[in-house]
Amino acid sequence: MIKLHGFTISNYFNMAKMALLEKDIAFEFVNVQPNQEEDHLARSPMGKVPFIETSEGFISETNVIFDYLEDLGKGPSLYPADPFERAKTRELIKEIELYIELPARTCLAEAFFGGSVSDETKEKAKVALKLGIACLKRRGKFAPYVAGDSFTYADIMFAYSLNLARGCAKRVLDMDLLEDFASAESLLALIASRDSAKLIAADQKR
Ligand SMILES: N[C@@H](CCC(=O)N[C@@H](CS)C(=O)NCC(=O)O)C(=O)O
Repeated sequence: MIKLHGFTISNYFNMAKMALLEKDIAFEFVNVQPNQEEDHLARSPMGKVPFIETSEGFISETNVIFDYLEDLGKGPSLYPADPFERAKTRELIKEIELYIELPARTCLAEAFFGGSVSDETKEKAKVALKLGIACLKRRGKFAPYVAGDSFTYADIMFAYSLNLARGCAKRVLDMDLLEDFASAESLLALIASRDSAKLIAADQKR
């Protein structure tokens, strides 16, 4: 059985967890914090979580975990069948991660962990997040899902990245990322109503 390593507060961990739940693939949870110990680095070379443990070895990087789960051919497909639409879905995943998740993360320490970040970092994050949100507005279909009419891995990335980014922007940058973005707000609510999302939220409170 696949083992999913990570911790329940991690948004990336919850993306991998949601993919497993949505595909109805059985897994065992292994509670691990990111760290730089040799035994951890042997499993996850940047010391990050999540990573999964398979009978053949370890896989890290959340979008790669998505693709591995998809390639197992179990459960409902979370990519469109059409090659072009599939590529567009992967494009959205990458855009959300690179241009929303990562700039927001530069403010994570101040937003949630009692740290502080420089004014220069904040200014850069503001500029980058404005561009990232503009990109998502241009690219997202919200019909009602981010890549079209079916739920995909892009929705998983969207939900957990936007929630984190929104929190960082509000707490540190005094910015409302979803101002004038009602379609994104509605999609967050739609995804939060899925059984997988409810289970993940309940596990976070334990
Ligand atoms: N690119 C990685 C990012 C994963 C990531 O940043 N995970 C966070 C937890 S939410 C982490 O391990 N942070 C610790 C660190 O960066 O050292 C992925 O796609 O899985």
